[in-house]
Amino acid sequence: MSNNKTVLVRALWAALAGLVSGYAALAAAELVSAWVRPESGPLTAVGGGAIDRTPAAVKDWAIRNFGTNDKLVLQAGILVVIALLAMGLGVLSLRWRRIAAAGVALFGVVGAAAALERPDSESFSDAVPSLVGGLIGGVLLYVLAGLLTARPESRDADAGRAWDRRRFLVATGAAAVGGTVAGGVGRALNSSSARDAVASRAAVVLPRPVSTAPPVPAGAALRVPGVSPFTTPNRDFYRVDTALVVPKVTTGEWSLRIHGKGVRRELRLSFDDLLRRELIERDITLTCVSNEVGGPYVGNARWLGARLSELLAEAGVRPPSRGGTADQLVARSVDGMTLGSPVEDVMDGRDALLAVGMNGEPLPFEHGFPVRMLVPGLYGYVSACKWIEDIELTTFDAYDPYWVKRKWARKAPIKTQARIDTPKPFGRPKTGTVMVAGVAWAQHRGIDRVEIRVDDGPWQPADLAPEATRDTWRQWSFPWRAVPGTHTLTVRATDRTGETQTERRTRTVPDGASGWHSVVVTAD
Ligand SMILES: Nc1nc2c(c(=O)[nH]1)N[C@H]1C(S)=C(S)[C@@H](COP(=O)(O)O)O[C@H]1N2
Ligand SMILES: [Mo]
Repeated sequence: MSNNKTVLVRALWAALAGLVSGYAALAAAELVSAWVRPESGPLTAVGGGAIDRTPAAVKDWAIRNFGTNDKLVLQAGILVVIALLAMGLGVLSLRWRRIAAAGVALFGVVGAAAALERPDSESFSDAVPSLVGGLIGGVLLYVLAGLLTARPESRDADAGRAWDRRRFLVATGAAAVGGTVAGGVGRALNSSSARDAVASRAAVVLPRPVSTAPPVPAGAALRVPGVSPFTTPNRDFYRVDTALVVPKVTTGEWSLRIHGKGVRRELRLSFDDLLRRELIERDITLTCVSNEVGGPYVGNARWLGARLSELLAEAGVRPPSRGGTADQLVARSVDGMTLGSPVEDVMDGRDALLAVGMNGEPLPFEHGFPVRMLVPGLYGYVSACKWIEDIELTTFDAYDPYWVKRKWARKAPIKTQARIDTPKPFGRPKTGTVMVAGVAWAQHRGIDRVEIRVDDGPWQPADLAPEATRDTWRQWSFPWRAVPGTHTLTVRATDRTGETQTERRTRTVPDGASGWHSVVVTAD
């Protein structure tokens, strides 16, 4: 073997040693996190820290491009970075064995710091998984690098090399197998702790509402293929949040505290307390501020929950218009998320809810089980706290919640929007009558008019399906007599305040996208 080749081969073995050490470190950390808590694992902690530091525009871009897969993409990215760093440290270990091993341990310290910094971290024990992982990974790399660099002394050179390489391979293989077992056991333990919450959710019996949802008029659901269904099934409902591990809380563990400025009687509610209240059922359309014009982050569901305004009144809270001192309600979730809503809006008579049910079942975990907040008319990030556990009354001056710290607006009513669901962009409908259809929303104001424009022609009124309530979206349709060629279809809506959607396109940051949705299709 030429000398260069020997060097290269050894570097590759060293890279493998680094990779296996890193792998075993992560696996050990995963196993330990099962005893501490699942969220304390380094991947979740570092990923969470990365999400919190991602600039609003990049986060928005990720949501837009990866949708609900944004978290998978992020974790895959982190794994690739860790793998590359580990291989680099492996190569380094050929020359500087102690330094490289210390480097691996240092990553454990980084993971531990990330875990302690998470908003839901309450104890130093969160640092343990990463520290143990880093220690194991460091020791492992030290040992493996030792086997790689050992000089066959008193023995005859060739035999010694073969012997050392075999020891190296056996040790590396054992570390890989051990890591896989530890990681597997850790995963299994972590998912069994979620099993309690799954059983708890399955045991929930939702009470009947004292006030059922206003009947949805016949005809609210158009019979046009391709239009979004009036009620979005739970499995299709969009999901936007920062949780890398979906919080799994049992109803028994859950409680909600209402406290803060202007609260005369602090409240603490258990899940049973909440179910014993008079629950109401309402159809409410929820929208994400990150929804682009024409985007998918809007859905309509039938929610069951307690009136938030009544609970606040029982706590002695008054809205600012009636002399209350707190103008901001900050909701906090079990994973440390904070969302701030105007107290005035929550108490102005609209159906602001502490919801427990979604489309006839307990909230799905992804959508906030056991309890979430909803305020008709406000974007999700200023109202719809999932996995809620705390409500604090404060002022907008005194506190900026999570998204506001990241350049989003303090107050964000949902902007009036219309979306073309069918035909799809670049669709090829047949000439003749083509049903153009979609949805329009202006929650809590209501939609009064939807108009369609073909190319640069005049605005023509679309047929509006009957309104369920002004908190829900409305379907619309327009029979378009399509002539051959490529055409641009544009839609715009007018809400009940008389305001027509502005043509001016804005980005989603800071308070939601504006502009008209259009699609280009070719009729032939
Ligand atoms: N705990 C928590 N609640 C949250 C969020 C979050 O990241 N964490 N995201 C909010 C945002 S931005 C939106 S748009 C809605 C989305 O609710 P959904 O995922 O049920 O559709 O939840 C809101 N509630
Ligand atoms: Mo959102």
